[in-house]
Amino acid sequence: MDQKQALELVKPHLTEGRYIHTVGVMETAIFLAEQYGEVRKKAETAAIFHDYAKYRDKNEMRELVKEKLECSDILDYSDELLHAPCGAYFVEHEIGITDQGILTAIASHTTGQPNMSLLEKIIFLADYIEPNRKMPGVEEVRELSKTNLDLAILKMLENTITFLVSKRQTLYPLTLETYNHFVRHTE
Ligand code: DGI
Ligand code: FE
Ligand code: FE
Ligand code: FE
Repeated sequence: MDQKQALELVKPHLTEGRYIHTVGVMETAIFLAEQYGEVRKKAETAAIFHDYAKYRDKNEMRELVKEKLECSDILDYSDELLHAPCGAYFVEHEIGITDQGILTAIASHTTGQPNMSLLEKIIFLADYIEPNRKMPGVEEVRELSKTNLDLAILKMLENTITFLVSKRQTLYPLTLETYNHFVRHTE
């Protein structure tokens, strides 16, 4: 599947703005892959499909999590978390992508996880720093991403958690475990 075909497959599942975001994540992920030594095509494919399930029916995704996925604890947290693990499942079963590294990068793109692969880190970070993103503090993370992938991710997690706390949102334990991991392992 070439880049154009993949983008055509994802497009009907997204809004126009979300499609523009997806192209931004793709370009950023390819850039990070070349910089940090990941296979370009894997970064491209994971990025194109990372938000595949963003607009799926929430009840359908809740059922899927209950029946088939190993993360039923997310049902007690924000519905925003569903599209990452459910997206990985749909991309495997509807698009036919079987590369476990790509599927894992899609599944972990919202919360991260401790001990992420290079591909997971690239997708997690590219989703946050792609050029259309405007959240406070994003420019500092973009700068850090040029020289220190882990430090950029730590700063991103600080910003995201601070933002969620300011909105009095519940924090999913895996988001905090990811943060703790990067605090312990980043210099
Ligand atoms: O799908 P995107 O908008 O491109 O970005 P995303 O998948 O990284 O994040 C979707 C939302 O999930 C974002 O607003 C931040 C939020 N999020 C991430 N971790 C947590 C969380 N929300 C809650 N309530 N708790 C978390 O631990
Ligand atoms: Fe997402
Ligand atoms: Fe993200
Ligand atoms: Fe995204």
